[in-house]
Amino acid sequence: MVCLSEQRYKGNPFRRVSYIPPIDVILSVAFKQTKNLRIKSSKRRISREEKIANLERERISTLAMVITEKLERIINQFPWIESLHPFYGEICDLMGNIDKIRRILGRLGGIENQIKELERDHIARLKETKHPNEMAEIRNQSNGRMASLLKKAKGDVNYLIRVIKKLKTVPDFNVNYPTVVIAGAPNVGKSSLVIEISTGKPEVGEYPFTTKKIIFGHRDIGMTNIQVVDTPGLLDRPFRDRNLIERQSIISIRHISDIILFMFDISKDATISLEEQFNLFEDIEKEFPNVLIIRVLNKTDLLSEEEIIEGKKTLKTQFQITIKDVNSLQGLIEEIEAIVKNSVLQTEKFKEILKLTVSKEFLQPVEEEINYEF
Ligand SMILES: Nc1nc2c(ncn2[C@@H]2O[C@H](COP(=O)(O)OP(=O)(O)O)[C@@H](O)[C@H]2O)c(=O)[nH]1
Ligand SMILES: [Mg+2]
Repeated sequence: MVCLSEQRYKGNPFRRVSYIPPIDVILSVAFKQTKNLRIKSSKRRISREEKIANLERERISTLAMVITEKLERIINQFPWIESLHPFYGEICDLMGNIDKIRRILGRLGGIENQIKELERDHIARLKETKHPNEMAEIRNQSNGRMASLLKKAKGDVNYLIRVIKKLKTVPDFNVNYPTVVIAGAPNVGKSSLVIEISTGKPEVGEYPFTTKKIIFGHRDIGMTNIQVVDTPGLLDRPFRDRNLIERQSIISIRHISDIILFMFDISKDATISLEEQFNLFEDIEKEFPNVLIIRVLNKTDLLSEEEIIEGKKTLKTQFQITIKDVNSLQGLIEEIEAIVKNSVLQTEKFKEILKLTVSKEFLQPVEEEINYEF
C-alpha cells in the first residue's frame, strides 16, 4: 500500500483510487487471456506431450497472474488506512466503515496469496503426468478453484466500489493548508464570503450528510495558500437536535479548522433569531475549543448606523462587513492573512524551507568591521 506521508499531494486521498473492477469482470478478463494462448513452436525438438504441458502451465499461470495483478492493484491504490489524516479518516468512517475496509483489504491480500499457492500446486501436479487428458483436467481444477476462491470476495469488492464512489465526492481539502471555516445561520452570507475571499474560482463539492453543496476556495498569499470553506447544513444551527452522524461530521471539521469566521445577521433578512444565532455561536465555541473564532457582523448595508453600533456592542463582533462592498472586507482579509502568516512563520517546516531558499551568505553573520587605525 502507498503510504500517505510519502505523498506530495495532500488532498482527498480517495480520489487517487481509479476503477475497481467487480469480481466478474476480473474473471472474464483473466479467462479471456488464457483462451488466447496457443501451442508455441519451439526451436528445440520437443514432444507433443511436452508442448501441451507447456501450454497448460501457461494457462494456469496466466489466470493466476491476471487475478493477482488486479487484486494487487485494488489493494495498492487504497490509501494506507492507518496513516489517513484524521479528517479523511473520520469522513471515511462516516461514509463507510473504516474497520471493514481494513479487513476487506486484508482478505483480498490473503486471496492473492492463496491464488499463488494454487498456481504452484497445480503446476507441480502437471509434472506428474504425461497424459494430455489428465493435464487438461488439472488445469480445469485449477481454474475452478481459483474462480471459486475469487468469487468469495464478490461482496467485499462490491462494498469497496460503493464506498469509494461516495468517498470520491468528498471535497479535495488540502489538509496541509491553513483553513478558515465559515460558520453562521443559513443565509447569513457564508458562501458569498468564500467567493469574495478566494483569489481563484471556488469549487463546489459534496459533503457527507448535507444536502446542500459546499463551496470552498483558496486565497494565495505567496508563502502559502489559505483554504476557505463554507459549511452548509453543519455549522448553521444549534447543535442540540443534531443526530450522531451530524455531530460526527461536525467533529471531523475540527481536524481542518484553524480559524472560524462566525457570521451574524441582524438584518430583516435573518433566518433565525438573534438568540438562536448566539446559541449556535456558543455551541461552536464549546465544540472547537482550540480554534480561533472571529466574530463578523454581515449585511451592514441593510442596517442603520445605530443598528451597527448596537450589534457590534451586544455581539462583540470584531468586523462589520457587507458583501455588497468589497472595501468593507479589507480589514477582515488583512487580519486573516496576518494571523496565518505569523503562524506559518513559526512552524518548523517553514523555517526549514526558509533555510533552503535563503542564500548561505545571507544567513552568515556580518563580520564586525575592525578599525585598525590607532
Ligand atoms: N444585502 C446583502 N445581501 C447579502 C449580503 N451577503 C449575502 N447576501 C445575500 O444573502 C443571500 C444568502 O447568501 P449566501 O452566501 O448564500 O448565504 P449562506 O447560506 O450563509 O451561504 C444571498 O442572496 C446573498 O446575495 C450582504 O452583505 N448584504
Ligand atoms: Mg451557502
